[in-house]
Amino acid sequence: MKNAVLFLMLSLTIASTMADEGLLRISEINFDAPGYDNQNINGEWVKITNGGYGEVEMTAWTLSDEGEVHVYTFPFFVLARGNSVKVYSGRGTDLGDRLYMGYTHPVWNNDGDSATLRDEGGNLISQMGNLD
Ligand SMILES: [Ca+2]
Repeated sequence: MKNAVLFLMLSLTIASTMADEGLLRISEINFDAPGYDNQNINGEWVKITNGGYGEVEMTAWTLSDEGEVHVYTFPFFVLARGNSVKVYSGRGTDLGDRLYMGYTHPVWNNDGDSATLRDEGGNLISQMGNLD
Protein backbone atom coordinates (compact mmCIF):
# COMPACT_ATOMS: atom_id res chain seq x y z
CA MET A 1 0.00 0.00 0.00
CA LYS A 2 2.79 2.35 0.90
CA ASN A 3 4.50 1.55 -2.37
CA ALA A 4 1.30 2.13 -4.30
CA VAL A 5 0.90 5.57 -2.77
CA LEU A 6 4.52 6.38 -3.48
CA PHE A 7 4.13 5.23 -7.07
CA LEU A 8 1.00 7.32 -7.49
CA MET A 9 2.72 10.40 -6.12
CA LEU A 10 5.68 9.81 -8.41
CA SER A 11 3.40 9.36 -11.41
CA LEU A 12 1.55 12.56 -10.64
CA THR A 13 4.82 14.42 -10.30
CA ILE A 14 6.04 13.13 -13.65
CA ALA A 15 2.72 13.93 -15.31
CA SER A 16 2.65 17.47 -14.00
CA THR A 17 6.21 18.25 -14.97
CA MET A 18 6.10 16.66 -18.42
CA ALA A 19 6.29 19.21 -21.17
CA ASP A 20 2.72 19.60 -22.31
CA GLU A 21 4.05 21.13 -25.50
CA GLY A 22 5.18 17.68 -26.57
CA LEU A 23 1.60 16.44 -26.49
CA LEU A 24 0.36 19.28 -28.58
CA ARG A 25 0.41 18.38 -32.26
CA ILE A 26 -0.88 19.09 -35.71
CA SER A 27 -3.74 16.60 -35.84
CA GLU A 28 -5.25 17.23 -39.26
CA ILE A 29 -4.48 19.22 -42.39
CA ASN A 30 -6.65 20.30 -45.29
CA PHE A 31 -4.36 21.81 -47.91
CA ASP A 32 -6.81 21.37 -50.79
CA ALA A 33 -9.76 23.68 -50.30
CA PRO A 34 -13.14 22.61 -51.68
CA GLY A 35 -13.60 24.15 -55.13
CA TYR A 36 -11.00 26.62 -56.35
CA ASP A 37 -8.47 27.39 -53.63
CA ASN A 38 -8.12 30.96 -54.90
CA GLN A 39 -11.81 31.56 -54.23
CA ASN A 40 -11.97 29.68 -50.96
CA ILE A 41 -8.95 30.71 -48.91
CA ASN A 42 -10.50 29.59 -45.64
CA GLY A 43 -11.21 26.21 -47.18
CA GLU A 44 -7.58 25.52 -46.31
CA TRP A 45 -6.80 24.91 -42.67
CA VAL A 46 -4.49 23.20 -40.22
CA LYS A 47 -5.92 21.67 -37.05
CA ILE A 48 -3.87 21.62 -33.87
CA THR A 49 -4.88 19.52 -30.88
CA ASN A 50 -3.71 19.72 -27.29
CA GLY A 51 -3.57 16.14 -26.03
CA GLY A 52 -1.59 17.12 -22.95
CA TYR A 53 -2.38 17.43 -19.28
CA GLY A 54 -2.88 21.15 -19.13
CA GLU A 55 -3.42 24.28 -21.15
CA VAL A 56 -0.63 25.47 -23.42
CA GLU A 57 0.03 29.10 -24.21
CA MET A 58 0.93 29.34 -27.89
CA THR A 59 1.59 33.05 -28.03
CA ALA A 60 4.37 33.86 -30.53
CA TRP A 61 4.50 30.26 -31.78
CA THR A 62 4.73 29.90 -35.55
CA LEU A 63 3.02 27.80 -38.21
CA SER A 64 4.87 27.68 -41.50
CA ASP A 65 4.68 25.98 -44.86
CA GLU A 66 7.47 24.21 -46.71
CA GLY A 67 10.42 26.52 -47.26
CA GLU A 68 8.85 29.02 -44.85
CA VAL A 69 7.24 30.91 -47.73
CA HIS A 70 4.41 31.71 -45.34
CA VAL A 71 5.05 32.07 -41.62
CA TYR A 72 2.12 32.74 -39.33
CA THR A 73 2.88 34.00 -35.83
CA PHE A 74 0.24 33.22 -33.20
CA PRO A 75 -1.31 36.13 -31.33
CA PHE A 76 -1.91 35.74 -27.58
CA PHE A 77 -3.56 32.35 -27.54
CA VAL A 78 -4.09 29.56 -25.01
CA LEU A 79 -5.19 26.09 -26.11
CA ALA A 80 -6.99 24.26 -23.32
CA ARG A 81 -6.36 20.62 -22.56
CA GLY A 82 -8.23 18.34 -24.94
CA ASN A 83 -9.18 21.18 -27.25
CA SER A 84 -8.37 21.85 -30.88
CA VAL A 85 -7.93 24.99 -32.89
CA LYS A 86 -8.18 25.32 -36.66
CA VAL A 87 -5.85 27.81 -38.29
CA TYR A 88 -7.42 29.06 -41.51
CA SER A 89 -5.38 30.59 -44.33
CA GLY A 90 -7.60 33.59 -44.94
CA ARG A 91 -9.09 36.46 -43.01
CA GLY A 92 -11.58 36.30 -40.18
CA THR A 93 -12.17 36.99 -36.53
CA ASP A 94 -10.05 34.95 -34.14
CA LEU A 95 -12.01 32.89 -31.62
CA GLY A 96 -11.14 30.17 -29.13
CA ASP A 97 -11.33 27.40 -31.70
CA ARG A 98 -10.32 29.26 -34.86
CA LEU A 99 -7.49 31.50 -35.87
CA TYR A 100 -6.89 33.25 -39.19
CA MET A 101 -3.54 33.68 -40.90
CA GLY A 102 -4.94 36.66 -42.79
CA TYR A 103 -3.78 35.86 -46.30
CA THR A 104 -5.74 36.80 -49.42
CA HIS A 105 -4.23 33.95 -51.41
CA PRO A 106 -3.91 30.21 -50.76
CA VAL A 107 -1.04 29.18 -48.50
CA TRP A 108 -0.80 25.42 -48.86
CA ASN A 109 0.20 23.64 -52.07
CA ASN A 110 -2.28 20.94 -52.98
CA ASP A 111 0.35 18.75 -54.63
CA GLY A 112 2.68 18.49 -51.65
CA ASP A 113 3.41 20.76 -48.75
CA SER A 114 4.15 20.44 -45.07
CA ALA A 115 2.95 22.30 -42.00
CA THR A 116 5.48 22.98 -39.27
CA LEU A 117 4.60 24.15 -35.79
CA ARG A 118 7.30 25.72 -33.63
CA ASP A 119 7.16 27.24 -30.18
CA GLU A 120 8.22 30.79 -29.35
CA GLY A 121 11.82 29.62 -29.02
CA GLY A 122 11.83 28.06 -32.49
CA ASN A 123 11.73 24.49 -31.17
CA LEU A 124 9.98 22.00 -33.42
CA ILE A 125 6.68 20.92 -31.88
CA SER A 126 4.92 19.11 -34.71
CA GLN A 127 4.98 18.55 -38.45
CA MET A 128 2.55 17.06 -40.89
CA GLY A 129 2.41 16.65 -44.64
CA ASN A 130 5.00 15.90 -47.26
CA LEU A 131 8.14 15.51 -45.18
CA ASP A 132 10.73 14.40 -47.70
CA1 LIG B 1 -4.25 24.69 -51.37
